[in-house]
Amino acid sequence: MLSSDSKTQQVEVKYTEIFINNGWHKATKGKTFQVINPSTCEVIADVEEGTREDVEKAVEAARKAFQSNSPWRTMEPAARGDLMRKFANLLRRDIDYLSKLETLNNGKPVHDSIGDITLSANCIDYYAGWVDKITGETIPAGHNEFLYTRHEPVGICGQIIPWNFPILMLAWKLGPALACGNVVILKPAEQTPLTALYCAALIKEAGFPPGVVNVVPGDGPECGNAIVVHPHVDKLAFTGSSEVGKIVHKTSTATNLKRVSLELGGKSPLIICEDADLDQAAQVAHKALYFNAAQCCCAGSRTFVHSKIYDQFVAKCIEYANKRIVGDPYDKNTEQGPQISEEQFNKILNYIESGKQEGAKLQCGGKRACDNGYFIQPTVFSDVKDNMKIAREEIFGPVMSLFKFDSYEEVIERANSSDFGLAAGVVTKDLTRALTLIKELRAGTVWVNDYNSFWNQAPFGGFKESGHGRELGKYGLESYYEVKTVGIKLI
Ligand code: TXE
Repeated sequence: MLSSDSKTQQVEVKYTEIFINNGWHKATKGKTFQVINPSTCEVIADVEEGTREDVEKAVEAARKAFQSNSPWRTMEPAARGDLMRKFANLLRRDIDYLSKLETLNNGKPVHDSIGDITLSANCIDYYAGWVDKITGETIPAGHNEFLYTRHEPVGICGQIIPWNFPILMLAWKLGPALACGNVVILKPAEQTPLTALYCAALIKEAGFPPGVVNVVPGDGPECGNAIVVHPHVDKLAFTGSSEVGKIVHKTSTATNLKRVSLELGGKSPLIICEDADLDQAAQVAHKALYFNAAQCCCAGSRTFVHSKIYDQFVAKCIEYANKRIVGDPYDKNTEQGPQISEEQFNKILNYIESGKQEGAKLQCGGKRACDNGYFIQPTVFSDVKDNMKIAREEIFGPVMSLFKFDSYEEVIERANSSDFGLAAGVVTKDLTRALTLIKELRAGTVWVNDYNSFWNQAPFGGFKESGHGRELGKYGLESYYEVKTVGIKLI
C-alpha cells in the first residue's frame, strides 16, 4: 500500500458536458451530478446530468445523421472502416492519459486500465474489418426470379453501459453498431462517465459526421429510461443488473417493441476436478473470482471442489487471497483497487455478514481494507451450502465461496441450478471429463484450465437470465442489422 497521497494522483478532467451532434452541451434542466473517486471518496467532477429533454435532442441529432442522403448513410464501407480505425488509433495515442482517467474514476489498477484500452482499440479495429463483409445471400428461386437478402442497419441504437469496464463496454457497443452503419445514443453509468466523454471527443477528432455518436451522461431511471421508452430508438443494447434488464425488456414490449440485447448478471460455477494440479487450479480460481475486484458479470463466484482435494485446495486459496495486493491503483504492484461505490461496498459487506450468519466458514478477509476508499479484503468462505444467500445471489465483490462435491453427476446438477448462465469453468487434465462438462454446463462461455480470457473475435453472452443475444465476434453483428428479403421478377 502506498501513501494515500498517490491515490489522489492529479488527472485533469477535460470533458463534463453532454455530447450531441459533435458538440458539447449543458443539461437542459441545468442539473449536474457528482462523480466520485472510489479510492479516496473525493468528488472529482461535476458532470451535466442528461434528462428526457437531452435524450430527445440526441435522438433528433441521430435521426438527422441517419437520413438516407446523409454523409453517414452515403459513405462507402471502406471510408466507415477508416473512421473506426482512426478512432482506435486515437485510443492508442492517448492511452497514458485515458488509463489514468479510467483509474481515477473506476479505481481499477492502472495496468488493468491499459489492458482494457488496448482491448478496446483492438475491438474497434476488429469491427472496422467487418464493414465490407456484412453480406446477404442469394437464394435459389423460380426460373424467372432473382431472390436475395440485404443486411441493413437497424437505425438509432440506444446503448446503456455499466461502470465495471467503462471504456471496454463502450467499445463492445460502438464497434458492431458503427460497423453495420447505425447511429448511437450511448449512456455511460452515472458512476463512470468520464472516459466515455473523452472518447466522444476522440470520435469527433476521428471525423465521424455529427449525430452518428451521441453520449448522454445521466442516471438510470430518468436518462436511461428516456432512451428505453423512446419510440424512435430502434434498438437497445443494455449491460447491467438482471433486475434492470428485466425492466428494460418489459418496457420495450410495452412501447415500440425495439430490438433488445441484454448482457446481465451471473453466478458462474468453476469446477475443480480431483486430478487438477493444486497450484494451477488455485491460480485459476483466484483469477476467476478476484479479477477487477470481482466486479465482473462472469466472475467464477461458485467454486466447486472435489472432496478428495477440498481441504488442500481451501488452504491454497487462502494463501493466494492473503498474498493479493490491495490498495493504491496507481501503484504498479497493486492487484486490486476499491469497489466502485459506497453502495456496492456496503452491499458486499452485508453479503459477508450473511455468509457468516448462515454458517459458512470465513477463512480470511471479511473486512474493509485501507483507511478510506471503498476497499475490501480478499475474502474466502469455505463450507458454503447451495441454499445460502452468498451461493445464490450475485455479490460483485471479492468474496470467494468454496463448495464441496463428490460426483460429477452431482456437480453438473448443482452448477446448473442457477437462474443465471453466463459462464463456467473447469480445471482438469482429463480430456473426456472436460468435454463432458463442456457439453453439460448451461453457460454462454466455458473456460478450461483458464478463466476470464476474452477474444474480440469470439462471442460473449448468457444463457437463461444472464441475457439475450451475443456481443463480440461475428455473432455480435447480428443484433445490429435487419435482414431485408428482395424478390425480383424477371420480366
Ligand atoms: O446496475 P444497474 P448497478 C450487477 C451487479 C451489481 C448490480 C447493481 O450485481 O451489484 O448489478 O449495479 C442504467 N432504465 N451488475 O445498480 O442499475 C444505469 O444508469 C434504463 C452487473 O450499477 O443495472 C447504468 O448505466 N437504464 C453488470 C446501467 O443501467 C437504467 C454490471 C447499469 O446499472 C435503469 C453492473 C433504468 N430503469 C452491475 N436503471 C454486468 N452485467 O456486467 C439503471 N440503469
